[in-house]
Amino acid sequence: MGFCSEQLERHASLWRRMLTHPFLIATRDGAVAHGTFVRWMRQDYLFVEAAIPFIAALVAKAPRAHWQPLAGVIAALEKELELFEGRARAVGVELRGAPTSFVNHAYVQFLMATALRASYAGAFTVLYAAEKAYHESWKAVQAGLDPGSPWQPFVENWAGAPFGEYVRWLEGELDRLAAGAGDPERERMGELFGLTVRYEIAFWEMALTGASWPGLED
Ligand code: MP5
Repeated sequence: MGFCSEQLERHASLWRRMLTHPFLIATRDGAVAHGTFVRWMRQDYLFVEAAIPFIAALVAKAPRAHWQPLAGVIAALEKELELFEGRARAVGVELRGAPTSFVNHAYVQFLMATALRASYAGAFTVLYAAEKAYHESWKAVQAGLDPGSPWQPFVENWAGAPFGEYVRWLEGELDRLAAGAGDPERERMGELFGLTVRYEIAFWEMALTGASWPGLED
């Protein structure tokens, strides 16, 4: 069994908890409050912005063969920012100006710390886990979302075939990196996988509850 399948099996109950999070269920069923979804949009816009320097930091450690694919990821993230901006215009909300929430801040710090301090295989594990999480989370939403929903373009972005192909590429590369790693490094990669899934759950939770910082509650 490859590393990725092994991790998905090891963390199966956390993974299920993520995919059945009430934020995703409510979005799927068209029952999510407008303000709640907009909160997610504002926070995820900040997250995607921060993901660009994370990928750039990965490039510095990457093998030559990963430079071009990672440059492609940066270009895709720029397009994603435009997707957020377009959706915000379509529903008449201001995307910018919200403070980065506590959970978002922590997640982004974790991304950067991992890119700078972990091995390339470790940082790549975090990238894979985050992208796989979004692909599957939005597929869970896709399973019931009204095609006329204003949130449909987000579903298409992450649940669609091109993103699925990218996640499969990440999976193949991560399995190869893990096969070349020693036991202690593979163990550390497994820990990073689990932490990333926990951050993903915390992010949906933050979107649902609006939990921010002490003194900045909305
Ligand atoms: C992703 C995201 C997917 N946008 N937000 C969170 C909290 N986790 C994962 O990453 P990307 O960079 O949008 O493909």
